[in-house]
Amino acid sequence: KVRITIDGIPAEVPANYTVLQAAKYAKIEIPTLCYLEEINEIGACRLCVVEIKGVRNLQASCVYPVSDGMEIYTNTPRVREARRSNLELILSAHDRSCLTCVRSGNCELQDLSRKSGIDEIRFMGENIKYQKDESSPSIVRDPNKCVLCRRCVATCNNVQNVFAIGMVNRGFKTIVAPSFGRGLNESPCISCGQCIEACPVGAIYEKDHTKIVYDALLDEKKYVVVQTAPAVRVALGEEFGMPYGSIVTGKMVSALKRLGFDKVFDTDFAADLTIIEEGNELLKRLNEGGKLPMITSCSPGWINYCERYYPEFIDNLSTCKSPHMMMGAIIKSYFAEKEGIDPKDIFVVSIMPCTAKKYEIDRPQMIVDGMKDVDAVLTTRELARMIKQSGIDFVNLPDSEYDNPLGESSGAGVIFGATGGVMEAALRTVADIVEGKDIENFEYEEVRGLEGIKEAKIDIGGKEIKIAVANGTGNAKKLLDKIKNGEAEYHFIEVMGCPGGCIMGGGQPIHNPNEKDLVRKSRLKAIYEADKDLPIRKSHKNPMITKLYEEFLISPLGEKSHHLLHTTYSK
Ligand code: HC1
Repeated sequence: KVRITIDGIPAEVPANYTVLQAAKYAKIEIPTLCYLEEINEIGACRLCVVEIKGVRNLQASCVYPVSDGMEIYTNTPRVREARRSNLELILSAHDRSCLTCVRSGNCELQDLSRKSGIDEIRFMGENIKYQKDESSPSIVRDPNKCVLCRRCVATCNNVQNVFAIGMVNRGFKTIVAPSFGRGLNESPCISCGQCIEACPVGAIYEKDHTKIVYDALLDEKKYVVVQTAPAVRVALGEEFGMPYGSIVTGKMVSALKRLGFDKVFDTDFAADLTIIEEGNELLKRLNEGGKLPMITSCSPGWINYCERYYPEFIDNLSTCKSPHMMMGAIIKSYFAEKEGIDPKDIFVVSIMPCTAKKYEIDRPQMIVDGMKDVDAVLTTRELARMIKQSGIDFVNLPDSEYDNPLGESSGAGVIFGATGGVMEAALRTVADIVEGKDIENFEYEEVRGLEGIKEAKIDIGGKEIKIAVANGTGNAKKLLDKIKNGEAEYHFIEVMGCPGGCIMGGGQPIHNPNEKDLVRKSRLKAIYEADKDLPIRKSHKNPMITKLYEEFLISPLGEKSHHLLHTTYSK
């Protein structure tokens, strides 16, 4: 520990702290823009400058280490003037069309300007007009709004290990972009959208699907069905000022009904269906000698990563489509048949915490009988926008129930939304099948929590099953490298493309990075609470799933399942 004073307040802090960390410890707020803890600590924006006694120049507190006896001043006229000038310089080159910006009202730059009392911009920047990059099916890049903080670049490279974007050109011409002037569609981008979550402004955002959804809702010939992902229910409320991790399932269903959807179904039902197919696939591979370890396939960001960076593991991927795609296929077959609707008239919308799902619906391997399983994907943020645009008082809405036959789910379906959830849901079912009984101890603590990689050995029917769970493609890389190098061996692996799993997906509400840990923990807690609240906690106990097999699919991994619910990958 070292002793310092900060704005006259004495404090004792760990010797490896930066000045910024020390200030936080002393409850003093220093503004930051480019800083992302442990991800982007580069002192580039210089908004966090402070004065240090005996040091001539102002120093960027996010990278300056504390030392014993240091006297730090965070709020002198010199500091205030420097921060203000630095901010004005950033603003001078920024496209300030705030009124029409997707991040208006939730923009760190707007917030910093307000807090600094900026009432004019004294400098005229070199305002080069760039074309937006709309080439990706999931993500739009607008270099005119970019403040060059590099948070997206660091997240893409250091967290996700994707390297789709970087700093291009020099001086005033510097922009964040894929290399060689390419569009995102030609880069290794996996569409995870973690860059969007990292961006402090409106320089990266999701491809809009609200317009096509509004059009479908207005089209009298269309039967518009919506489904909601597990992780949306624990985050949507945040867009309406509700506490992090509020469970708003009933209000969300009410809002969707008021928006005019003909049926509101639950993707959690399809998560249960996935478990039946995937659980049986695992047992088949274990008993009949298929490719192991089997790796889960529900996260399209992860699938993209595997196809691009680890094609040697493609045969390890489960052939199961992701739950929302299974749901789309079931809606356009089983449900259409039951209701006597021509599947070509059905328009399926998925509400997802994910941007990669926008890409996933267009994968050619997902086309069944000439039709797309899902026609549009709205992120949690886009749904919130539609609710606001429609004048719905979300917070005071009464609860409604999902429609049936595809609206009932088990707790196992809900926990898909958090890292480790798919694994736990599969274990709950596989253990029951193998042991031939209803096992009471079905909460697998070993795979819960936010650690990047979790490993365990589970006894199922006297056989030891080695499992691992990775969240974030950077962690998936570490795990796959271990397997490749012969350092580890598993039977079954869950990978989710986003760190934390879907609760922290690239389509979820965006908050100040200082809040990230609290947000993550609150949503995670909510997911397991939602699981506990349900009367059925195992996928194979869901009576609607049993009915679906009896009336339509006949058996897991059967002919219909293969046609509708399984897929292939490209090498
Ligand atoms: Fe997910 Fe999934 S859990 S991938 O994280 O398997 O997006 O929530 O919908 O499809 O069920 C996302 C969440 C989601 C699918 C399911």
